[in-house]
This record gives sequence, structure tokens and C-alpha cells, in this order.
Amino acid sequence: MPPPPGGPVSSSAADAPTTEPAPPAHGGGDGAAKAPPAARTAPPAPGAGPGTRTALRICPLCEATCGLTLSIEGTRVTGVRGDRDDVFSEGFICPKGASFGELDADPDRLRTPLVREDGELREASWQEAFDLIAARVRPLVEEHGPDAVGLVLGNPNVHTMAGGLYPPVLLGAVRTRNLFTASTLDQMPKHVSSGLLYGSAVAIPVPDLDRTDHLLLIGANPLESNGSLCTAPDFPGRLKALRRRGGTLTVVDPRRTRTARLADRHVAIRPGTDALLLAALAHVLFAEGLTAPGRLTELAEGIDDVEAALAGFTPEAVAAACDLDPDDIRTMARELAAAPTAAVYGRIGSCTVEHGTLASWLIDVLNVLTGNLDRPGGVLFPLSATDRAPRPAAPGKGFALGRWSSRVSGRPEAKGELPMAVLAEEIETPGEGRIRALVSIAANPVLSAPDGDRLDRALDGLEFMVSVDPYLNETSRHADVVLPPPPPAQSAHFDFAFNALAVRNQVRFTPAAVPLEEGLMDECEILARLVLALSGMHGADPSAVDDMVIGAALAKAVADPHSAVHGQDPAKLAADLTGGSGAERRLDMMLRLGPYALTLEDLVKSPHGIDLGPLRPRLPEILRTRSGRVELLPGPVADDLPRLREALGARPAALVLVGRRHLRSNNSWLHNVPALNGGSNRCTLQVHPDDAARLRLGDGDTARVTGDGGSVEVPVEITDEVRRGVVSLPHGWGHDRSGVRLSVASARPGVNVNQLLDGSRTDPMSGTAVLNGFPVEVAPV
Ligand SMILES: Nc1nc2c(c(=O)[nH]1)N[C@H]1C(S)=C(S)[C@@H](COP(=O)(O)OP(=O)(O)OC[C@H]3O[C@@H](n4cnc5c(=O)[nH]c(N)nc54)[C@H](O)[C@@H]3O)O[C@H]1N2
Ligand SMILES: Nc1nc2c(c(=O)[nH]1)N[C@H]1C(S)=C(S)[C@@H](COP(=O)(O)OP(=O)(O)OC[C@H]3O[C@@H](n4cnc5c(=O)[nH]c(N)nc54)[C@H](O)[C@@H]3O)O[C@H]1N2
Ligand code: SF4
Ligand SMILES: [Mo]
Repeated sequence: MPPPPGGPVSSSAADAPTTEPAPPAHGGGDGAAKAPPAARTAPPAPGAGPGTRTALRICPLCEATCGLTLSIEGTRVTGVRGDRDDVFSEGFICPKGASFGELDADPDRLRTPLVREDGELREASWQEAFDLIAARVRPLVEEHGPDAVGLVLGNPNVHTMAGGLYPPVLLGAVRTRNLFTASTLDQMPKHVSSGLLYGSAVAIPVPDLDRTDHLLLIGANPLESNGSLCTAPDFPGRLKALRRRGGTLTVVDPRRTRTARLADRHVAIRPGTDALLLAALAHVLFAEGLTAPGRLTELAEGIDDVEAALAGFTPEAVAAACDLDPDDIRTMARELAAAPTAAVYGRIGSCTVEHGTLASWLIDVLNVLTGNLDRPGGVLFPLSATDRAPRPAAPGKGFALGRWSSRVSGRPEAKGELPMAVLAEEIETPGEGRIRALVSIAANPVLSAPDGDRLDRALDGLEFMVSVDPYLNETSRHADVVLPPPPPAQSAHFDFAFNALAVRNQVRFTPAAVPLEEGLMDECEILARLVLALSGMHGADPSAVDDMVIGAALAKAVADPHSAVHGQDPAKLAADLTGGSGAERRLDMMLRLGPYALTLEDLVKSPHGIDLGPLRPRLPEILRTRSGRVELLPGPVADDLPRLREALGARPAALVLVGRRHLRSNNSWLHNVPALNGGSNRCTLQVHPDDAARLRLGDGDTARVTGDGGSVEVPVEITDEVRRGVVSLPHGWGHDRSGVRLSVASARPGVNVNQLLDGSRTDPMSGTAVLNGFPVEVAPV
């Protein structure tokens, strides 16, 4: 998931900013994060030498947020193990977390800013780099308006404090409508369905993994991904515990994944047809009188409308499209209804598909119809320590879609964002409103978005580009200025996004484990300086940014009759804030204003975290719909249902492609860590034996795969783990472009699966690219 501009509660989640004027809701301090507070120490890791100390660090490499214990010699991370005392992860660690030290010390990481001179990137001082940004971007904005600046936010923004705190401020300062994030390659359908159902795009219910009796898991593979939009360290262990306590697990996936192998039932659906399956499950619940919404009867409106709208989606009607047996669909519905508690949960395979928003909506519809939304054992809304403190339920403003559209192909915005799939055309197409300068923070769209070759060319045609990225990679190689953040051991960590998506309420903070290296700049300060450079305040002290945010947030809080600080003196409240940097003071403020009234000091005193208890029901308080109820059949959803009905009769493509994630991968950027690249983590095309025979492909042969956007040539791996008619290729590979500085990744580059796409296939409501279940042709080379 991607990055949160809408305020630090996003998803994958973090893939997601929003354009609501950057919430000064959280903020500030005195800027420059040069002196991290002393790292707290823990008993040294076993086997550690005499000069070794240890420090705790929350792992930033996936959504599970495990606590790590780092062994440190001098300033080098020499060992990593799971922190057994961590209140949430209790010692769990995976191979990625174990490679934290190697990643931290990667010699290919940039250690100084780069600026382009006479076409070549050269090392530069921070001063030079920011001077250049201020000098080049402001004139473009003054001449062409704010939309001349495009902002691209990638996934790691949800994994850093800087990415949680500054993008909203940046967006507020630049006020461009050209905002693109990894969300439209990921979880935007979930934001849209939540926006429509609950009135808040960030109200995402998560499965109550530790208490549920039945988990219906759609298009997710947490045994490799470690979970998404469901933060749960040791997801595999939690699934095994579900089985041990007599619960059941059903997995819907066209591949027999490691997660599917753990399940009681594996449903190998034809890709892209989950919305049909889910509609049929709801249909069975209605037809057989199995609905039992309980207290949701009062809290939700439109249950009868949903019944009418789904009338045609019988198991028989969807069976051919899904390639499933209608009796199996009935059984699944009955099992769901019969379980004392159950949770329906979907991820990438349910989102990045043609009917992603409908599938995301139907998942919640099923949870409502079975009474499982907002009850223990079902799906619940977390309440994180930096969320807004609960207040009396009241109708809200609702959620609007399509408030503006993209300039070239008229795609509607969702959550303030335009589809990443249209970024290239917005740069290439001349005219007023064209993107002339691009700021890319922690993003690699050349590999992660459709048609990287086209984007590659488009980026070359920009008048100016900034990348905030530790690597010179496929995307940042186009930048005129590259601003590298420090290695992760040198940054403090707090999970703004994932605490709000966690299966248990808890809160943890880890200060920087080692001091900031001479010559590097904390990413919070980098982004604060970027805000200044882009808003005409270049040269001001970066603490001004945090002070501004703090001032605005406290002014709002003291004026709010529901706030615990109502009527107090904002200057006094600001003076009370603690923290070694502006970012930390902003965190302290958010904690103080939050539902548990904690302070940063509380977190520092509890280095292994504070457990805040199991998830609890939050309806109706969380609702922001105009009706003040869950609006179960929102207009835009009803309007999209005819498209789903058409899919009932569509002739399926002979061969479609789906992705896959490997445990030791992370999108496009961990292939440069030797321990994570190689072995079974390979860029191969998985083909079912029957398809391989038909296509005359042998194991290890090279195949040419062709889609709308181009062709790639890739080694074949024959396996019956994929179902017939489906091939699978992982994403994030294709490190063979010139000018990148990724010595390990470039030696085993793999191919870019997204070159098979041209960006024309999207889920229309959310603008999310169809990255799974698209037609391809495969032939021997
Ligand atoms: N075909 C296909 N395509 C996909 C997907 C798929 O399943 N199939 N998945 C999609 C999903 S879910 C996502 S989230 C996107 C991800 O898409 P992106 O966010 O564009 O890609 P990442 O590979 O996560 O790249 C992140 C960039 O951040 C940099 N980085 C790492 N750490 C930091 C840091 O601390 N600070 C900063 N500033 N930069 C950092 C890395 O060097 C890298 O350049 O990819 C999407 N693309
Ligand atoms: N090791 C590792 N962990 C990661 C990442 C990584 O790259 N590597 N990336 C992180 C990110 S950014 C994210 S968003 C999460 C994603 O977390 P997950 O969604 O759990 O991860 P995926 O492996 O993409 O799982 C998607 C599954 O959907 C299946 N699928 C494909 N098409 C369909 C379909 O049409 N219907 C159904 N039912 N299933 C389908 C695929 O076969 C695959 O098994 O993982 C995060 N964690
Ligand atoms: S599961 Fe995720 S958070 Fe935990 S150690 Fe592995 S990569 Fe890090
Ligand atoms: Mo993601």
C-alpha cells in the first residue's frame, strides 16, 4: 500500500494520499532532525561481541511492522533478531527483516545529493540541491499555475515518519491537482468503497484475525506478503492459530499459494471474476434467508436495495465466468453464514482488477449481511493512538468522487488523486495544465506502473524533476536533483498508517538506532526543506514548517468543543510538546490530542510498545456519511453494476496473467540486497503443465509474453500451482536500464511485467490499474 497525504491515516496502505487540504491536523516542531534522541538499549543479542550494543527498530519493510533488535558495532548494524518483548510482534521476524543490516549498509545507497549539469548527474551539497529546486520550480508555477507540478508518492512513504507527516503539507503548499500515488496501483478500490459506505475513505475495517471463527480470504497471500491492509506480525502464525482453535480458512486465488495450501478450502477462481463470486455469495444469503445483520439492521440503510440489485447474480449465472461449480459457491455462502463469527477480507487480487471497487464493496456487504461488520471476531475499525479522538456520532459530509478529471483522458479523481496509469500522458501532452515539473518521493513508477517505457520517455521530456530516493534507479535516474534519505537505522520510526490498520490496538516508537552520518540529512528535514523550496519560502528554517502545522492544529483543537484541550492556550500546549525534532514534536502533539491521550515520553518509556487492547466496535461514531448510517448501496456502485452484469456473458480470454510476490521481495527496490535476490526469488513465468504443452513450452525455455503495451522475454517455470489458463509473472523487475546504480539488481535484472500494459485498463471508479487478470499471448522464442 502507498502513502498518505490526506493525513497520516492511510493505507497500504499506505499508498494513499488524499487531496483534502493537507491537514494541519497534525504537525510540528522545530524542524531539523539532526540530533536523534539517544537510542534505547536492550540486552545485547546472543553471540554479540564486547563492543556491541543493541537498539530497537520497527521494521519498515512491510506492513507487519515487526519490532527488531539490532546489534550495533560503532555505527554498523551487525545483527538483527526479532524483539521478543515487542508487545505486538513478540519476536517474529522474516528474512527481509533479518537483512535489515545488509540493506542499511548497501554500498549503492546514495550518500550525497545529486544534481544534473550538462546532462550528467554529479554530487552536490544540500544547499546547491535545494537552491536549484527553488530556482527551477517556482518560475514554472508562477507562469503555468500549480498544476504544472506533478507529485508522485510511492509506497515507502507509508513506512517512514517523513512520508506520514510531510506529503500532506507539501500538497497543501503546492495545491496541484496532479497528484499520483501507488494507491492507484494498489488499494484505491478499498478507499473508494469505504468512502461510499462509511463516508470516510480511510475507515477500513480489518479482519479480527485472532478471534474470528472463519476467514474468507480473497486475492491475498499473506504467507509471502506478511499481510496488507491488515497489520499483523506473524500473519502465518495467526492463521495457524485460527486452524488450531477450530476455525476455518477459505482462500480464493487462481494460484495454489502457500496461503492456499494452509486453507481448509482453496477456490481457484478465474482471475478478475471475484466480484461475480461475491455477488453470488450475497445472492445465496438473501435467497436462502441466511442474512443476519443484527444491530446493523439499524445502523445500515439499503439492505433491501442490495438484494434487488444483486437479483440476477445467482451461482448458476456466475459459474461459467468464474469457472466454479455453483454448488461450491452455495457451500461457501452457507459456511460463511453458519460460522459464529466470520471475516471476509480481500487484497491485491481483489483490488487491481477490472471490478476492483465492486469487489471491495461486496466484501463489506457480505460482512454486513452476516452481522460481522464491527463485531469481535468479524471485521473491526482499529483506533490508533494518533487517530482523532472519538466524538458523538453525527452525520458528515459524505464522500465525493470525480470532483475533477484528468486533463487528457478525462479520468475522474478519487480521494484527490488521479490514476498513476495516466501520468505519462499528462506529462507528454502539450497544452495548459501539462505537468512540466515532477516531484517523486519514494516512488519507482517506471517499474511499478503500466508501460514503463513510455513513462521513461515522458520523464525525459520534463522541464525539471526531483526524486527523493536512496537509490539511483529506473525512475530517479531521470531526476535533475536526487535527494537521498539516510539508511533506515539512522531514522526514528512511527507507523502512522499501519497502526490504524492493525489487528490489535497498540503503539510503538523507535528513535534512530544510530546517529545521523555526517553529510546526510534526516528525511523529515529533506521534506520540510522541499516544502519551503516549492512554496516560495526557500531559505527559511525548516522548523517553520512544523511550527506552522502545530500552530494550525492546536488552534483548531482548542476551538473544538469535543476536544480534550478545548479552551486551552495553544501557545502553552505547543510549549509543552517534547521531542528531538519538529517531526517528533508533531508526533507528540498527535498522541496528546489522540484517543488515548498519550505523550511521546510515554512511548519512549515503553520501548517495546504499549498494548491498547483488542479492537472494539466503533459504529456509528466512525461514520461520516450524510445519512449518518452505513450507506449500503451507494449511487456510484449501483451505476457500475450493469458493467458487472455484462461480465456474466463475456467470453473469457484464453490466457490471462496474474502477479505474485515472493517472501524476499518488496516491490521494485529490494533486489539490490544480495541476501534477498536469488534462490527461489526469481523473475520467471509460471505456466500450468497443460498450457505449457499446448504452447510447446518446456521448463526453462524462454517465452515471449505479449500484452497491450508490449512484449517481454522471460524464462518459463512449469508448475501446477497456477490454474489452467493463467500465467504468473512477479512485478518490480527489469533493472537493465542504463544509468541506474544498482550493482546487484542489475546483474540479475529480470523483466518488467508492467511493460505488458498500456494503462488503458483501469477499474473506472477508483482509477486503479488492472495489474491482475489481463489477457496475454505467450509463445516460445
Ligand atoms: N504488475 C504489478 N505491478 C505492481 C504491483 C503488482 O502487484 N503487480 N503492486 C503495486 C503495489 S501494491 C505497489 S504499493 C506499487 C509500489 O510502487 P512504488 O511505490 O512506485 O514502488 P516501490 O518499488 O515500492 O519503490 C519505492 C521507491 O522508494 C525508494 N525508497 C525506499 N526506501 C525509501 C525511504 O525510506 N525514503 C524514500 N524517500 N525512498 C525510499 C526505493 O528506492 C524505490 O525507488 O507497485 C505496484 N505495482
Ligand atoms: N514479500 C513481499 N511482501 C510484500 C510486498 C512484496 O513485494 N513482497 N509488497 C507489499 C505491498 S506494497 C502490498 S500492497 C502487499 C500485498 O499483499 P497481498 O495482496 O497479500 O500480496 P499478493 O502476493 O500480491 O497477493 C495477491 C494474490 O492475489 C492472487 N490473484 C491475482 N489475481 C487474482 C484474482 O483475480 N482473484 C483472486 N481471488 N486472486 C487473484 C495472486 O495469485 C496472489 O496470490 O504486500 C506487501 N508485502
Ligand atoms: S514480516 Fe515485514 S515487518 Fe516483519 S520482519 Fe518481515 S519485512 Fe519486517
Ligand atoms: Mo502495495
